[in-house]
Parts: sequence; C-alpha cells; structure tokens
Amino acid sequence: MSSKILIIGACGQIGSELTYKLREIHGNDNVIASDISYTNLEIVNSGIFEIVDAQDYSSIHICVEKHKIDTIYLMAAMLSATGEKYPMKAWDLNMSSLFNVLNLAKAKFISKVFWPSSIAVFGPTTPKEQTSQHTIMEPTTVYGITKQVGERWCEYYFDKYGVDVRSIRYPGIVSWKTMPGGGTTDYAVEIYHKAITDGKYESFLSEDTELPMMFMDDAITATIQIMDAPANQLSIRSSYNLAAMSFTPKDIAGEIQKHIRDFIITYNPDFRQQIADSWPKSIDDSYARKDWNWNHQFDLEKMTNEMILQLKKKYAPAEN
Ligand code: AKB
Repeated sequence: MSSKILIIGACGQIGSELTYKLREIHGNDNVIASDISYTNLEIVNSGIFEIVDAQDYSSIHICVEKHKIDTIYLMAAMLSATGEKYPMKAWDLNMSSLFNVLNLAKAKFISKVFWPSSIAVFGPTTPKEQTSQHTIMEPTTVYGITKQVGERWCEYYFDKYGVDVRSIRYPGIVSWKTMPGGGTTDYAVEIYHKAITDGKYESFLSEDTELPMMFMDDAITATIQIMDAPANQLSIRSSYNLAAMSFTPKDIAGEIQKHIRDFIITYNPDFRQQIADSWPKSIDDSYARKDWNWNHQFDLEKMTNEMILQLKKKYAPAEN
C-alpha cells in the first residue's frame, strides 16, 4: 500500500516544494497539503488541500483520520527574525505543533514524522567553523531555543515510545518558487529577486557575514532521503547536521555580478545581524553523509545560474 502523507505548513517556502516533489513520487492523491490559511493559491489548487491548525491536536487528528494518513511532515514554524518580535507566539507555535504530531505518533494514529530543526540550535559559544554534530549548544534566539528543545523531545519520543521521528538541521534555504518569511537567511533569496527586478539590493546583514546555506533542490533531496532511509541506519534521533555551502552577502553579490554586471549591493545591518553572528559559519555533516549517503549537488555558482535563469523567466513580461 502506498504511503499517505500529510504536509502541515504546505504553503510555506519548503512545505510547498516538498508537496510538489512528494506528489511526483507518490501520486497526487497520496499527498495532502495543509496550512492554517489559503496563502499559496498554487498549492491550494494543485491537489488535495485541507485547512489544518498545527496548534490544535484535534484539527490534525481529524485530517489524519479522514485521509488515513501514516506520515506527517511538520513544516509549520515561526522562524528566527519573526520569533524575536513575538517570542511567546514562536514558543507556542513551534512547541505545541511538535507535541501534537509526536503525540499522534505515540498514540499510533501515524507511523512516521519529519520535523525540521535548524542551524539556529547553535549559539555564540558554539565553535563557528565546521561545527560538529555534538558540540556546545546555547542558542540565543527564541526560534533556536524551540529547535533545540524540540530536538531533545524528538529523541525522547524515539527512545521512550518508539516514535519514528526523523530530523535535519537545515541551513538557510535558497529557492525561487515560494518566498521565505521571517528568517535571518532570507536575504540570500531576496537578493536574487531584487537583482532581477531592481538591479540593486540593500542587505540587512554585513558584507562579511558567512552562513551555511543550501539550494532548495538539495534540501528536498535530503528530506526525502532521510525519510526513506532504513530505520536501523539512523544513528541520530535528535537532528542531523546538514551542509552544502557557506557564503557571505559579498560572495553572493560577486556571483550575481557575473550575470548582471551592473548589480549594486549596499549594506545596512539591522537586528538580524546579531542573530546571524550567533550562528556557525560552516557545518560538519559527516553523520548524514555516512548514515544515509547525503551528498549535495549545488554550490554557489550552480545555484546562482539556476536562480537567475528561473527568476528571469518568472519576471519576464507575459507574451501574448
Ligand atoms: C532562519 O533564518 O530563521 C531560517 C533557519 C536558518 O532556520 N532560515
């Protein structure tokens, strides 16, 4: 029998692309997209869509029963920058949604869970270069705190209740289909859009702020790979470090200038600078590479080629 999948937070940056990919693999009828509102009409109209409130256990439970779901990808979350503006809302959303899904798995209504963690689990006291899987973790953002605590709970539910929950610490994700919202790494998406539409961009991070990043295609591949891996190959049940590339706003601007020679970048760091400064510059993801054969495909040059190509098409005036 084919797996029946529910994606919670399917209208968001990663949730939307995960929905398209999983539908390609499992068929449209086996992948149910859901979100709290109809914010992404392309997703809403692309297959089965349900309104689900991730903070309401019964809202998820009803959907699980209705569609005989066995696997949930919980992609709803408040990210780092918005989380600093609404600390209690971020805590409530990020934690209650995780508990709801873990408890559905504990009660055996579903059998498998994907929950994303983040490089935000690390903090200013973490070694910055090639940050290892097991190291000092003292996050200073509400988002990072929710992800770190969430990781502990995932491992706890696996150890104590046998819940098959799998997780990745995503770096900043760059993509062209759906805009990210409320993150510190969002500049690396905005910059490409502004390069095409305005020929210039004002970065909210300083020129030499180096962060771990990944192209969406790689992030989706990794997510599907970890979910498909045999359970006995997974040695980490908190969350796996995952890496592809690291770059600064200056590096990305230089790469864009190879395509758009007159592109201008200026720098005007805001409160997000402090968040970025608390995170690692690069990540050691050897556990993911060893346990489930993780291997990234996109570096900064290849990603930039693809972003410029796709966004030029997206913003091209419609021909009639
Ligand atoms: C953010 O910037 O908050 C996210 C993340 C790194 O998890 N993109």
